[in-house]
Amino acid sequence: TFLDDAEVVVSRLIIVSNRLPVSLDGDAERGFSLRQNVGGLATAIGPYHKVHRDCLWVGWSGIDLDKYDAEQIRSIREAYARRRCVPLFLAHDEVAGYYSGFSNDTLWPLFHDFSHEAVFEPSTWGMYQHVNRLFAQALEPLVHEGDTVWIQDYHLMLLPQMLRERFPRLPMGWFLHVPFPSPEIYRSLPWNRELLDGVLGADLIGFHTVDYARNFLSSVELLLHIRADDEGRIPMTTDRYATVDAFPIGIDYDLYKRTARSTLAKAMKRGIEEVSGKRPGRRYATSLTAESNAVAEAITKEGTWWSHYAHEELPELTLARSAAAEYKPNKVVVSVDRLDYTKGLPERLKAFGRMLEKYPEWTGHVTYYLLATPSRENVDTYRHLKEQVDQLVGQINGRFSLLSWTPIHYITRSLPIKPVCGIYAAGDVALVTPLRDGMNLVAKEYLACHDGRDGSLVLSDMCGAANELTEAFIVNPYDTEAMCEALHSALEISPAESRRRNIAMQARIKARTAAQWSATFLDALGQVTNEGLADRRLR
Ligand code: ADQ
Repeated sequence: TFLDDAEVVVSRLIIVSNRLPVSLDGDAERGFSLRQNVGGLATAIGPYHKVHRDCLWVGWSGIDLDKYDAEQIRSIREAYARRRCVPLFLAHDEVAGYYSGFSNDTLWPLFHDFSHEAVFEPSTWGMYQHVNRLFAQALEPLVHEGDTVWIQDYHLMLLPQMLRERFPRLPMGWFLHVPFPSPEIYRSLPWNRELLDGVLGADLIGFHTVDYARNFLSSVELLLHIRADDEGRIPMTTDRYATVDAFPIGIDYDLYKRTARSTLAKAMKRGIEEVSGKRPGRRYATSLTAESNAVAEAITKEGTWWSHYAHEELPELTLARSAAAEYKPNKVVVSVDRLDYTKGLPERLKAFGRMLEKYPEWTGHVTYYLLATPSRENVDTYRHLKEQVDQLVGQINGRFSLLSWTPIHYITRSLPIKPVCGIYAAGDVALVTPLRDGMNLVAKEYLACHDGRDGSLVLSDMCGAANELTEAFIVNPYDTEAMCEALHSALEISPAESRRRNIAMQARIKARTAAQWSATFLDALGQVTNEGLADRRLR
């Protein structure tokens, strides 16, 4: 169903993931083009695929087949082929069962410790098996002697074993980008053994942290009664090992450092600083002092707030201007996320609101740029989350806004890398407070954009990145009071102290880039497959 014989390409590395790193843009009349996708996977492995000319990427196109005729599908395939991508086309019910259903409604919540959100539905499980099989069938004609296959993430947990049955000697890796839950949580999945068996088809099984790797090994022991040796090698029934290890993912540090200094990012940063009153520009600092509050209240009571504002300058503003001189410089808080319930957006917003309430001196002096791009909009939970975030932003803005200051600037568009880096660079504080996150690249990107400079990171202890970024303000994302205090301290920290902390963390991020992550994983894969072969020869 997917591939013409003519498209079969001989390659050394085949990356397989649910989605390709690029999506289709344009239409039949204007011609089809491809645009880079947002998200951890595309950012992390995209650069590797780009520079390695012998690397092929296989994944679902995300395209609705019904919209195009055969001729158009052909030109879409050609557009992908020029980027060394092989697109798979899935039907509506396949996408609904495999992607929206089993991947997003079952595995995603379960693996992020949201077991109460996980749906266990035999029909979506059936579709998950079916689509994993379609991937295996699509790969069959593409794989050649000497190739290596690297499968990504929780969408394709059955694929390693399906490929192993077809290619007993194929060097194969699988990497999980999200956490692997504790065996107590994992065992509640009715198909827990099947998925473990599926993954164990790979020679090398990678996780972001040793904790996730340990959870996986414990689950294998508990459910399959197979024990790994001290090196994380699980003896398989056939004559090979499946080796489990941790490979913490990194970012392209120089890219973010450089992009933060681009003209566009600098313009964005400058704009944010002007609007937030951090830099003298279009607006001046205002503050809601006790007096101005009383004046404002009096005017509101008369019901003529807006008419006063229109005709003459509000006394509030006059008072505020004289008071502004006593205040510390204005600050900017930023966050960048996909709108996902694991990212802890409502909890974070509550903490921000709490901070404005507890420390009223920040009123008028701290502006939060909240970039939250909706994702998986066809899933109910995500739509509800969006409504909840919309409401909280509205409540906080409604409660604390001044005439010339809005506490939260809420952006739900997806932005390209340059403006995103502009936002990072403008942030005196970044709030990265997921409830659970495999790694979290945003924390690392923020620090790269502040290379050698100050800027504080408030970081959840529930993400993989917290293991490496220990100098951040580490918080429990469920603890509103602790987050409120951490945010206040992060805003108050001296530039020298903040720089000192950042330099330590930046050195670590620089030493472990995305490129090194791929290279390390692939090196380890080469090693374990060679060792496996040597073992076999000895027997
Ligand atoms: P994600 O859940 O997508 O990734 P994350 O690691 O934070 O989470 O990566 C998000 C990427 O998308 C970053 O590069 C960020 O810049 C970009 N991005 C996010 N929101 C954006 C927005 N609104 N506009 C523009 N760009 C945006 C999954 C796992 C993570 C793991 C990665 C990589 O959930 O835990 O770190 O894979 O393994």
